[in-house]
Amino acid sequence: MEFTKELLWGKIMGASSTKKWWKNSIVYQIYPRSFCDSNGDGIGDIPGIISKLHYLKDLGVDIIWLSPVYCSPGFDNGYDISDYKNINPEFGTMEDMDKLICKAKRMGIKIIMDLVINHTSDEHEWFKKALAGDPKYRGYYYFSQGKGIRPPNNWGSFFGGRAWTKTSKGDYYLHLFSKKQPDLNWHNPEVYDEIVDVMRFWLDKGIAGFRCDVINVIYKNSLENGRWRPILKGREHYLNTEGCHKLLKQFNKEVWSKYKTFIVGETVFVTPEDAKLLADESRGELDTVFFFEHMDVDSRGVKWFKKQYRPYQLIKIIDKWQTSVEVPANYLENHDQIRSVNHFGNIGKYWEQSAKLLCGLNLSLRGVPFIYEGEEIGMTNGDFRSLRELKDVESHNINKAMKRLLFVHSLRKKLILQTSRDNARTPVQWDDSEQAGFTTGKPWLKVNANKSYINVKAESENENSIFNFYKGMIDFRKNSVALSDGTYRRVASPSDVYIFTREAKEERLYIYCNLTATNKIVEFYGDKIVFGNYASEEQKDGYLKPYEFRIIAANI
Ligand code: ISL
Ligand code: CA
Repeated sequence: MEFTKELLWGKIMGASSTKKWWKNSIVYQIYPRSFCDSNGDGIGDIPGIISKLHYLKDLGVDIIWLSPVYCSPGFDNGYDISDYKNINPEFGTMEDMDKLICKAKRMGIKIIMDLVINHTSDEHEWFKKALAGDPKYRGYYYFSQGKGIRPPNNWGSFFGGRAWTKTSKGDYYLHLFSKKQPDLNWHNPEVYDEIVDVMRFWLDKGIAGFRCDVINVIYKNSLENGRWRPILKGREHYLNTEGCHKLLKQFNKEVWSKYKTFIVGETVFVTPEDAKLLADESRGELDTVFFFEHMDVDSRGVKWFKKQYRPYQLIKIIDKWQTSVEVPANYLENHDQIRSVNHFGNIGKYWEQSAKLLCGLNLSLRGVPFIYEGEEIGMTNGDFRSLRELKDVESHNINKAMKRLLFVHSLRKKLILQTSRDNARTPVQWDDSEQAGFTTGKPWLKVNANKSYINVKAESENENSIFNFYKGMIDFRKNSVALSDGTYRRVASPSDVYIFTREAKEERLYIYCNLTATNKIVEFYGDKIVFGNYASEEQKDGYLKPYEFRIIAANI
């Protein structure tokens, strides 16, 4: 076998040096709209979240990342904020929010909030005043005259189409996302003061930090034309700019460090080199960043155009990030991505085994693991039949863009349904009742019919369920110095099988992940199987079963 020798190990990566409080935490992302509805209006809300705090505690969650609950007209489900210091009435009141923070705190759960500061909603007071001609507020955004009949530059929007929209006065404003999300002008010190005030407002309420939305694009170097590329022309003018680093340092020094926060940046198009500059402890910017390279393993440059997913490529990417950044933020799902069992696993015969494998993988890596709501029960992509069932602004904008390019309906439908962000936004399946226990009313987005067997209630009662595997794995990680704090090193393995070690002083663990639906012959190191998804059929004959996950401890 070409892979046998333990000598063929990859680069060793030490435990991270940080002693910060969040270092060994498990983070759970809540997308409030889809989590739990308390009043039957079909929309998840804060009282709904409060009612599930015991569930999260029982699972082993230390930190909740709450996607936006601020006032918003909801064109991008809260990522278009119209008032940073108030709660969207659809989600509840400020009293509910205070209660959530307080109850979570009593249970030992911290909350980080989404901080969306690249843009506001066009319904924010600032933008309304700007449109009305108030010079102070015009300076909060980017307004510019077009060039003849064309917009000020050739930049593209993340959601398809142009990044500029014409106002009724004939000039244009910049929006890297939808036209309902005008970009803030971070050259303006008044914008800095406003946002710092917002951060302090929430930190004073007892919030433990922020997940900073598209934080590495906020500072635009210039509004020059971008060079030609198929998508997102103009990005060289705003990705990871020096101005952005400077702002992050200032946030950190003046605010974050004073509150001992945990700050994770959502950073688009980053390489490990960029990530190091954004999140090395010594530089005093972010604590860690979300990268996307592994999410794009099956995309042809643009996520709507898929290519065959090859597990060995995923392994290579994860290994690269494991061995390059100080504290990786590990995740396989979020509210913008398809479900991980659809992405990297198997939704047929090996649904259960592959969901458990992905859990084992995510929770064995070096860094801070993030779990997205519903991932812990193996939720799958939404079972949408038509584009009309989708609600996401991105899906609709892309549909329009594809129409302009003369894509036929059947093709648009196929491409969009398989990748739409709504796939991960269907209501959490709490039980097998009509609306899966999510709401007593009509849910804002269709509940998946597989709630009949994929649901929290059924899985809580079954000791071999995916849910109980998550609980077991979280518990295992928390009690293992090697997993929570040890070094990482990849071990040579057959293609599509990921083997690595995690090692601390007196504990060496070998982690085995068979990312395929076939048996794989491997060499087993160590002495004792201590965790796995085929635990009842302990075999030592050199095979890993389909999607098998196994942790073997070595005597050292
Ligand atoms: O969804 C995407 C493709 O995978 C990304 O392009 C996504 O839009 C990008 O990662 C930024 O996402 C964040 O900011 C957006 C918001 O729509 C997303 O939900 C949020 O996570 C604008 O605020
Ligand atoms: Ca509700």
